Amino acid sequence: MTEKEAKQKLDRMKAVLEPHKHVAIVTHNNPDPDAMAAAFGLQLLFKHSFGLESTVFYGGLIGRAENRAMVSLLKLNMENMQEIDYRRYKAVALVDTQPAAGNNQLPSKIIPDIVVDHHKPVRARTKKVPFHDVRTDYGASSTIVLEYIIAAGIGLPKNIATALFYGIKTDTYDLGREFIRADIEAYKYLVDRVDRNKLWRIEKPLHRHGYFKQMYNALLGVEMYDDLLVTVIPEMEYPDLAAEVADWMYGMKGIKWVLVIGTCGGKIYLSVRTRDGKRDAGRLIRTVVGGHGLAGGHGKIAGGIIHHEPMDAVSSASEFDRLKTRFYATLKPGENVRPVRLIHTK
Ligand SMILES: [Mn+2]
Repeated sequence: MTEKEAKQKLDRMKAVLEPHKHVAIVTHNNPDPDAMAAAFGLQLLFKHSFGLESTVFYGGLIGRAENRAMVSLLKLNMENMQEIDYRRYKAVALVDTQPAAGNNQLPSKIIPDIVVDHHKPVRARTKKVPFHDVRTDYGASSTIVLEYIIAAGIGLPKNIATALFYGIKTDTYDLGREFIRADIEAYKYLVDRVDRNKLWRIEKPLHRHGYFKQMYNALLGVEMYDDLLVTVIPEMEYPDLAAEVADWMYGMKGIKWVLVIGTCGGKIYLSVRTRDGKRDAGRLIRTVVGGHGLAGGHGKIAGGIIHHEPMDAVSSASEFDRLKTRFYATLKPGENVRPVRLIHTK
């Protein structure tokens, strides 16, 4: 986006928000670094460009050790979605997610005033939003927000710069995949503005004991067939563990597709990673989840969620089998799939 375009969009954003006093900035559930960074970037923008107060709200849990370190070290003060009073917050900005995307807790009767996102697909409801900026080619929502901040000529506090930098870094895997030129420009702009010590402490956080137990269970559950890998983690401590494990398993030699299935609080979470250039991870996961839940994602990274209450051991085991079968059948049609375990226990 050119600076001129950014300035025009800023004017439109301002016109949409101007009648309001307080803006609720809403991220997706279990917000990742990009969602949090983009949210706080918008808060800075609203304050310094439009003189508007805002509060950042999130749903779900912040579980990943890196993300918790990011919140505390960068002092990202967020409130839970349950606390949101829509009489006070007449304006809503949705970030790193879209209306009806299924991964945020904005009630369907509320049409947000602003949507900033980079996820496919662009939802039909998004087009009804007065100001929507969904750039599906961008690697991170943080990049989009930084372009606005630069165009508005706002000085970047170190904490926000560090957050945005880390948001871009994580969403693009260090500019390794799912990025465009704009993400590189944003990265370069930020690299000299970050707090290096804090960034290091975020990237190398200390983990709780339970984390290692869960990683052990994730390894025990690994089954592989050809270049496909699947694992199931029952009772995850937090939902984004599925994505964390998927990233980890993705580092296994000879593996082209990873599916991690995990349960948390009566829901099943799925996370897919692929290095297959021909197939889309988002489409694959929509096929696997089917009508049972919601799914979305980028080309090589995707996630899904299935509401599956009540879930006893038997019903969840049969649901895991159904998901695995669809995963194998979609990627290896007509083959007699016989997965083998990575770790054999006696
Ligand atoms: Mn993102």
